Amino acid sequence: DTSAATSADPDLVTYELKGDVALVGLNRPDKRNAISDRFIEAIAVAVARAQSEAKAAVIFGHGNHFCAGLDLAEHVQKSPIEGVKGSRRWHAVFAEIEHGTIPWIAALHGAVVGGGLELAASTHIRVADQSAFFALPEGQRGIFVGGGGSVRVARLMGAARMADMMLTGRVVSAETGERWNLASYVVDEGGALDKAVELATVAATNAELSNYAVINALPRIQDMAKEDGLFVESFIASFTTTSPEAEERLKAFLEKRAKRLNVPKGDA
Ligand code: 1HE
Repeated sequence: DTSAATSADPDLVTYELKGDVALVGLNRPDKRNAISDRFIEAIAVAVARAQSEAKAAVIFGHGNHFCAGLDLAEHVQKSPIEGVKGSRRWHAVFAEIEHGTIPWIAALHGAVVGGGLELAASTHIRVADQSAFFALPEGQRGIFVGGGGSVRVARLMGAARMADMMLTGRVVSAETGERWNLASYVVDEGGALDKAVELATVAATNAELSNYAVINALPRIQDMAKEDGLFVESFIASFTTTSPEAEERLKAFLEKRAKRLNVPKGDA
């Protein structure tokens, strides 16, 4: 059953635990889910709650859009130092998603714009429906990305494509977004949430330690030199493989009790 994620802001973010999967819904549709200071705090509370009780989580937007980015109305009155602090707060909240304890899947539809794309980039899998579009209109607004985009979005699609989007205001379709690595799945309009829940439900059945390693070790190894990455990988591989849960799961496979791989027939 759906309940409020915060007592302070019961309406800004919806929260629902469905089995082992937490559903976190951005719920400010009249402002296209634009993220204000209060909104980022409501997201932080929902993220913490999901990490404490779920094995995987989905983040999605209520209304016709995922998220229109930073609340521009609020930004107008800010001083430089307030802007820095606000950006650092977004970084901290999005880091809880990216390097937390459970996998996060973003279900994207409508606008995935500015800070909305930065939020999506902090999750581990992005599912877009046909209505999703991506844009970085910061240049037109006279601002810059501040929610981790220059790091996370640039690493997803490359700095050249990001520069193109920021310089020209280019709006990118779901299909192009998939080609550019902004989404791993494109589904029919209205289907992103179901697909994201399906994927999260599968991810929730993995060994917790393997998921933790994927979330925390994989991106760090990307930032290492090749030899350092290989060295660290061996330790993480040994640590996970020798865990009691791995022992049981490996035994299950050898005794033919494990679920078979779901090999796609034709197009995956
Ligand atoms: C907003 C915001 C917002 C909508 N801040 N209020 N983001 C942007 O530059 C995107 C700005 N938004 C848009 O381009 C459009 O709203 C959409 C394409 C997303 C949706 O269009 P539409 O026709 O469905 O809605 P609308 O009529 O434009 O907006 C509905 C209301 O939401 C309206 O308010 P109202 O009081 O007149 O009803 C809009 O003002 C309001 N609204 N988006 C504040 N973003 C950490 S750094 C990150 C930097 C960025 O994110 S830059 C990108 C900012």
